[in-house]
Amino acid sequence: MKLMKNILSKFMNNTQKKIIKMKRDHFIREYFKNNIIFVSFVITTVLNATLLRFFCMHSIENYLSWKAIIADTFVVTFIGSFGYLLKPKNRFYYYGIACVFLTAICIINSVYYTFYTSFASISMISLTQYIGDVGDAVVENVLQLKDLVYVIAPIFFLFLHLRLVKKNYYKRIELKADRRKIMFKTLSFSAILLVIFLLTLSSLDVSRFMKQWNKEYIVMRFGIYVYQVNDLFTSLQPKINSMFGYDKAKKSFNDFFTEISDTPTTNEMTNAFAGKNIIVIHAESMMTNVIDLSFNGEEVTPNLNRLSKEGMYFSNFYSQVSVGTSSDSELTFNTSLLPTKSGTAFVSYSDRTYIGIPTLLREKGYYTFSMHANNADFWNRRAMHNKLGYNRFYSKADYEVEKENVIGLGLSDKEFFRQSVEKIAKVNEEHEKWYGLLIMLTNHTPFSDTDKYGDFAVDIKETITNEAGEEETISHPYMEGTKLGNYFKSIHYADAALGEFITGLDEKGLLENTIIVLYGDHDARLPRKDYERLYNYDKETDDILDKEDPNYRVYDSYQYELGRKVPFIIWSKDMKGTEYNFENTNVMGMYDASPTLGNMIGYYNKYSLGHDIFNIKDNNIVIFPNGNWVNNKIYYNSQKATYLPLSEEPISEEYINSNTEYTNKLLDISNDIIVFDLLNKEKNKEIGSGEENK
Ligand code: GP9
Ligand code: MN
Repeated sequence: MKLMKNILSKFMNNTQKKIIKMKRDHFIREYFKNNIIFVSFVITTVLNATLLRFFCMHSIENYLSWKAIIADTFVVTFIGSFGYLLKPKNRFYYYGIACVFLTAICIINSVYYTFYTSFASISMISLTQYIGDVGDAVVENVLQLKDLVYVIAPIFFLFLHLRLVKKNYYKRIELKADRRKIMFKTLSFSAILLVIFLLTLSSLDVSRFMKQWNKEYIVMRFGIYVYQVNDLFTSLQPKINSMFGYDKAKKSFNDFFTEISDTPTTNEMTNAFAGKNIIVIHAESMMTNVIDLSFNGEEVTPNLNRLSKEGMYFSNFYSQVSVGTSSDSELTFNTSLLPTKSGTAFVSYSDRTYIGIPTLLREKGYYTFSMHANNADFWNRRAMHNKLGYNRFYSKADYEVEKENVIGLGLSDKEFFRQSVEKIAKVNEEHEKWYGLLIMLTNHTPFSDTDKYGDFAVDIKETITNEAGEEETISHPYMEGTKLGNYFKSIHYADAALGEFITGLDEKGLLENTIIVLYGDHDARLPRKDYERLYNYDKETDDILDKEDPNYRVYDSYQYELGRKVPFIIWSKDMKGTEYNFENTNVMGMYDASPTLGNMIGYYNKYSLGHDIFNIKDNNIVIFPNGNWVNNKIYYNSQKATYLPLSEEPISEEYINSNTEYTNKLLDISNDIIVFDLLNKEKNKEIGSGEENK
């Protein structure tokens, strides 16, 4: 009896399962039958987006990027759901147009990627030189099959439609349709996809999405369609920002600059380096605190140390970057303007007018170039280097990037410099005077490629006499295994690359009439606790000293801020022991670099927000994009409204208020100049002309 019962219940279970399966299969079949146009639209457009990613980016990470597929599916189901509002016979037109549009996005990006190893941006429509470039690219590239494969989607779609018309399909499904209900159901499905997608995002994904400059990463994680929507908003933002407040901005701009002289003030440094060739080294994440630091008697940065001792060394120099990091540094170094309040100047405001050092030097007969072995579109450099006045931008495409020469983000600095020396030698043959910027790359966060940096120990080695009376070397871990420790290994590598570069230039005779200018682009954003360990290490306990210990060195948030200094050095082969070989300890910011260099090289930009340090001397102030400021007397934190005195002088409230007011004014003026394009002479006829305008 029991057996019978068991058999019966098993039979019932199986039957139930079968019925459920049948119902499910039936449901799926019915769904496909009734929604064939929508389903085809989703499948073909998601397939196109996936193909585009696969054809463009050849990495396992990309091939396995299911997040992008979810994001693409979300976008197309979202778009597709509204098609249900139309009568079935009209739906084809809606999906057809959407399919053609999404296919066009894939084709444009495919062509663009072939040429620029990056994805297209709507903002480039406003850059005429791009239209020319891309236009040529399309023509030359038109025969490539991989760019055309996407058209299969709309063609398939058209055939499907014709077949369905023939079969009287639209009439049949019209009878069953509750259009609004299906639309809401589909919309809900796309909302579920969106929630799933959002849950998978890491903070890195979100931050890169907001900044928008690492386009490959965004497409890999968010898919091409989300990328393009994000790009649309990023491109529109500057337009919206510049719609209101122009008159007020222009008035305060005019008021500010009528006070500024149209001609430069001369001093003992005027024309010190006039007529020299100039090489500017943008030293990625290079900080001042590595100078003269050593481990076990070995210097972390022997070459940097040498340059700082033999040249003009500004040891109290700060970068003034915002979210645009490297690109903000390039902007401020070149134009003496500050980063914008929202977005980044390089990405969001690349169609504005800038007065860059290269433009000013071109007027003086210099040939100007920039070199960086990364994708030209990183930080939108392709457009912005042109804007800043570089005659030529040598990017990744101009370098041979072999796999064994890759460290971290790309081509290693040693190899980059080696290949650059060859290019500079050629420039030197062809041009009488030249100015070149070289942007380093290897010393970039997260400093984790330690096995490629070469050996540099950051422990403490100690020779002791062991119990047997023999001498033995033991090691205390100290900075080994910390992020800061890895940074030291990385910067040691970058420093060696720098040394090789200088030797390479010298061997080719390129140092004879050349000034080298080096700046650290920003700090390396390392944890404060690692600095505490660096300065308070107790090797007996392998821990940091007790706060009560007399040797304990406080490293609080102020020390951290002050410790973010970066080196600024002007060096030439024959400078050692001359009147130009000294250390300047006055506080100085990236925005002072151009006015200071201008006086020495022989150009003047009235619209600089910084100062020539040899004019302003100890009266200088460095303002930061977050409203903080520092001078020789205090470091002021505007968010907390607290400060750290840096001298014995008493500080009054008025003193703080007037400096804070000046800081805010400068940040506003700088932002207005960029957002409202106030340096554009055509748009702003009344702007007083400085020397550079003549
Ligand atoms: C990218 C490189 C790094 O090409 O300059 O930029 P960062 O992350 O330092 O802004
Ligand atoms: Mn950088």
